[in-house]
Amino acid sequence: MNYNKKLSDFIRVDVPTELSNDKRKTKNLKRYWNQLSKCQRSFIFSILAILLLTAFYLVSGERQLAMLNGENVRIKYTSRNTGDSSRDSHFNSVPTVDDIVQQNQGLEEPGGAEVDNTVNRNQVLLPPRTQHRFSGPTTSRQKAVVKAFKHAWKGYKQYAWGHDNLKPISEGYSDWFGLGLTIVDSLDTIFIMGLKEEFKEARDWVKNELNFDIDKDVNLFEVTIRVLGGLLSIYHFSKDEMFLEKAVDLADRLLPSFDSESGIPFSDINLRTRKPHAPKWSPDSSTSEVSTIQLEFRDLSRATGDPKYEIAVDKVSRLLHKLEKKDGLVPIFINANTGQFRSYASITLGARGDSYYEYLLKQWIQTGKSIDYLKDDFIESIDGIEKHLLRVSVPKGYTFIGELLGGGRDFKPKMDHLTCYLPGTLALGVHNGLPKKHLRLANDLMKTCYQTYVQQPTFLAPEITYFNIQGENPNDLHVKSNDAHNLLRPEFIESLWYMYQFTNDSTYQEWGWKIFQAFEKYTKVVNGYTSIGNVKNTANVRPRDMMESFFLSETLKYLYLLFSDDPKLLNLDEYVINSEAHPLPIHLS
Ligand code: DMJ
Repeated sequence: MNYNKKLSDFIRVDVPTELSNDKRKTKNLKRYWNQLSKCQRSFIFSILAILLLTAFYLVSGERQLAMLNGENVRIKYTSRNTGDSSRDSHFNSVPTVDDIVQQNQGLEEPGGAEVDNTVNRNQVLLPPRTQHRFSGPTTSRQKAVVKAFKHAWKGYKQYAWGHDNLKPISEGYSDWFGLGLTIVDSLDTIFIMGLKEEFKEARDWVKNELNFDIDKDVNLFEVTIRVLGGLLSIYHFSKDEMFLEKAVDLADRLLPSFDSESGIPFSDINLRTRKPHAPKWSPDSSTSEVSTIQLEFRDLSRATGDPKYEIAVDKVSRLLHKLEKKDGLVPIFINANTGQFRSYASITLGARGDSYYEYLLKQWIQTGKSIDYLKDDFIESIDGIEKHLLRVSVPKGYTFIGELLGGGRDFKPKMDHLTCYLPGTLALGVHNGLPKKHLRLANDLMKTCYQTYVQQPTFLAPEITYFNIQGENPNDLHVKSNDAHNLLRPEFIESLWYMYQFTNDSTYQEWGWKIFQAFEKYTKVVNGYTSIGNVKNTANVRPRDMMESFFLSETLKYLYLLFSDDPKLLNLDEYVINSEAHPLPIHLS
């Protein structure tokens, strides 16, 4: 490259006369430069390039070292650089709002009135992202999933718009928190599926209607994983500041939940008064709930440059880490004031226990594998599961995870469908360097979870399955009538996707397709999809008239990803996915 020519092209600047000395100096320099050999010039250029690169790295690398909780937790924040595309290139890796806006008349231009580009926040360094785009379905199976999503969305739009959940049979809605859960939970699914119209109407609703200033008690965990997680995920994909502003408003209202004597949050909080409290039915918080908010609050701190959110949740994780456990296994209740586990509470990988284990691993991944105690606690807990909870049924020998009751004394051969998230999480761990034997366990659990579907005439899993360990009857699996419902849950589909991602074994796609067809056959109704009360009877599945937001957020999203022919449609080396299937960026530390 002819550097001289380039320089001269750009250094045509008229300067005032008092600078004429400088002009002379510049001329001398030019003369001196022209006398140098080609080799000498290249040498000088190399030195200058090295100096420039070093200076750039030092300036942008470490703007702030935040000490968290006085415990040597260091977060490296760097100034947000809107122009630099090498570090921030993940923002270019998906279709931005720009892409969608251009094909969608009426949506304000990004950078327009409602977007404040002047905000100078800090953001933690992100590793480079691959270039890919969410440009819509490419396989026939993906197209079928998108069709299902559109069907669900149409019913929701017609009868429940702005409310939490659709009641598709009575053509009504239900409100849990009054936060338009289905819309917020669906935003990133819509984005990933490349649905432009739906994105526009959902975004408009969030911008104009989503209001957190309501006199309403909400559950910290549920609102965090669904609403805060949903807003953050779509913010990262779309780069639209409006979503981040909404996330900040919500998180500021949730933050007083952590004002307990111990720092363990109360389970509920009023969004207007910001007064937290324990659940009405118990003095305790659920262990999985207080430990499944960290990815979201940390991500918000990294996105805004304000460490207060991360400080609050990091403290919770550290308190949990210090508590005594049963080989890494935790009771499902914890008191916010004492900061102690309820010692007689059950130990389970199902309801109220499940995602404690999930977020140990995922927090470690989110922070660039830099917080070792999280990984160590995860590994210890898997050993604990193998030692205390893992059994094999008779006669066929299905490996399952049971529960310990009474503070760990009595074993119950009961497994919630919720537990079927674990094989996927184990595979994610192995992908990130954790012990290979975890993959064997994941494989065994996949077979068992699949059986909970296969063995029902509807080909849909019940909420809870019991396993035969005494040989008292000829079947390995047993479902009580009170447990025979299916809420359109995602956990097994989620694991199918993770397993497919890491093994490339198309069997997982085939299993997923069969389950999708069963959803189509037994849960699809005129105005959407419905939970059913009985997976054991094809003649009467007892529709429950409820479409949960996680059906759109998780179940359909994981199916869409599972049926993709692009193995990196969502790259698990770049994103960590929260408990409600909302992808968040992985950081370097
Ligand atoms: C979702 O809200 C989340 O996946 C949560 O972690 C567990 N329960 C539902 C889905 O089943």
